[in-house]
Amino acid sequence: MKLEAVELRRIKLSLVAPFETSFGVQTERDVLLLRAFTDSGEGWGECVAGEEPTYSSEYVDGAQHVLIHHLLPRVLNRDLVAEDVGALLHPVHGHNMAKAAIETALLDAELRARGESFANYFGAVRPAVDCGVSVGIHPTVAALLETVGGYLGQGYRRIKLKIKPGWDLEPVRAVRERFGDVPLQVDANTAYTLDDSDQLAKLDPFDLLLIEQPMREELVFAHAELARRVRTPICLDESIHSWQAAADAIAIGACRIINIKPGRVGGYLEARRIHDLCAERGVPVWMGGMLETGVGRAGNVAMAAMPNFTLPGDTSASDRYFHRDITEPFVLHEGRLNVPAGPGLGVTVDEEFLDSITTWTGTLGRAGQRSAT
Ligand code: NPQ
Ligand code: MG
Repeated sequence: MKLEAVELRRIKLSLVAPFETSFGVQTERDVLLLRAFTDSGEGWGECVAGEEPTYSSEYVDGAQHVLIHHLLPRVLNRDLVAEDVGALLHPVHGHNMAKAAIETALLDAELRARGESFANYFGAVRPAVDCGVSVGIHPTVAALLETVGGYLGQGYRRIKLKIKPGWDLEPVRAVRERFGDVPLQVDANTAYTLDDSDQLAKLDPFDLLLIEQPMREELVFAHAELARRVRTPICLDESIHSWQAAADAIAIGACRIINIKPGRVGGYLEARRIHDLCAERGVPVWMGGMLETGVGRAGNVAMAAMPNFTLPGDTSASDRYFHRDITEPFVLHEGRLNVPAGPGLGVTVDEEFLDSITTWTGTLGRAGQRSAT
């Protein structure tokens, strides 16, 4: 398959409600989309980098720059398949979310061309996946309880509370008191240190499924120490940027569970290798979320149907984040999302709506011209 040209697009989508984490408040999503034009058809990919480098070191302006100047020149006008992309981009360090967007668009083009779904390609074992929802930090406990009650009413099968120092025990206790033994977990997005281990151990009596990424990305060894000081299983998110990072973290006992985000690890193919490793090691995985549009969500829902995705993911419905999605919306049915069954990602981008929310476009390739800077 020849990658003849790539269209990059930035779109703006406002969120249905502000989403606060320990690293800031989001009120809208500025998304970079990538459309691959190949000699056997088109494919889409979504770059999940946020506006600021506060979740990880990647951010959307940086991703756009590295795609145009360093990544796309290594794959454009070549004869390749999605499985070749990792090796071609290997000389560039980091920038996993930007790399993932290229690989996903090529995989989508390839699978659409042969009429195969992402789910079939990944070896999906279920037609629908259990969904959880990630609940931001709220101004008051009363407001949090109202939001959580709303999501449980919609059928979500697991609640994840964002926590930070000063917003941890109280919200967890309140949710347990009001809603009983609902599947519950917390995500600190790196806001704690080992000095907080006594505070984190106070979460133990609440029978949480896991504590996600309590400390900074590079503190993998410290997570192994923390794991000895708390009973609740530690789950890593930000620290796991590759198969190797996952293998090392598991080997030293830094986590008992892993959150897989294809963007964070450089694409679905590396994500599949991590899934397989975790299955061999007896480590359950679940699908993370980055407030994706229908393009990113489609691939994530398909991958979440693999056998070792045994915990509900942050694969929420489209209306958890957006008034209107750029594809047909993902809708919750009894706490599950259906796995797309059509070729490739199995969703159709609404190009008219997309045009109406596009803030920038650029194209690369075809006769060596570049209109993207
Ligand atoms: C997490 N996601 O698991 C992330 C964090 C996150 C659903 O909790 C813009 C870009 C906003 C990336 C907000 C969920 C984001 C973002 C939150 C990632 O840690
Ligand atoms: Mg997380």
